[in-house]
Amino acid sequence: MYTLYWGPNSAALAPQILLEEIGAKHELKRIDIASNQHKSPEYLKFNPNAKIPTLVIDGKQVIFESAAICLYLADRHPEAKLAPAIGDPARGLYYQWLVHLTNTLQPNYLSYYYPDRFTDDAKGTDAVQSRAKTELGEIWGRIDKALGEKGPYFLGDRFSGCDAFLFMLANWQEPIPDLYSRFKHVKRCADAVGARPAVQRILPANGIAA
Ligand SMILES: N[C@@H](CCC(=O)N[C@@H](CS)C(=O)NCC(=O)O)C(=O)O
Repeated sequence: MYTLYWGPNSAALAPQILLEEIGAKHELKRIDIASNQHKSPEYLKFNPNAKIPTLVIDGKQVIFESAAICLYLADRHPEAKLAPAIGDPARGLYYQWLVHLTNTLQPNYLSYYYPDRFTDDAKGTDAVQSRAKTELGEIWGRIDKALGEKGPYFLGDRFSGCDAFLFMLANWQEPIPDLYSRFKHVKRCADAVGARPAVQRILPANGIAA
């Protein structure tokens, strides 16, 4: 039994998609960031970084970091085919894109949403956000080009955890509201993920239009 500490349209979305794709028994426990629940002593015991998501397995093992949770779930449920098997050459691409999304693209969203954490200059937050928006456009542009060479998914016609991660980040629309009109291959990938029955089931809870 999995427990996912979660919030709507947050970094918990990709893990939530994978749990649904797997059909794994799970419960969602909502952590309300606006009321600082992620900083409560109870939650910090699970995730001392004060971030969502956190996954708890059978009330015992705890994993934080959305990409790590995705990798873990895909490996623990190979029958769901959310990752190429070890030894499959496509496994390298799967690692590449998931790590790129979490390590290169996602930090720019965090700079945009939490600019005060990226400068000691109280007047510098606009510049941090502006730089983050520029970076986001450039990184998405390169991803779009790669998806245009294959697609609709990162591994061609084979859905994997990377695509759930793309869908999550593509739905953080405030810094780059014209994402889908600028990057049609990103849109094609997000549309393909969004049309999957497992994803359709969880869109309303995440406040994302079906
Ligand atoms: N690298 C972490 C980032 C998680 C993250 O920043 N989550 C946001 C919600 S989308 C959060 O908990 N923000 C609260 C805060 O940073 O104070 C992951 O991917 O799990």
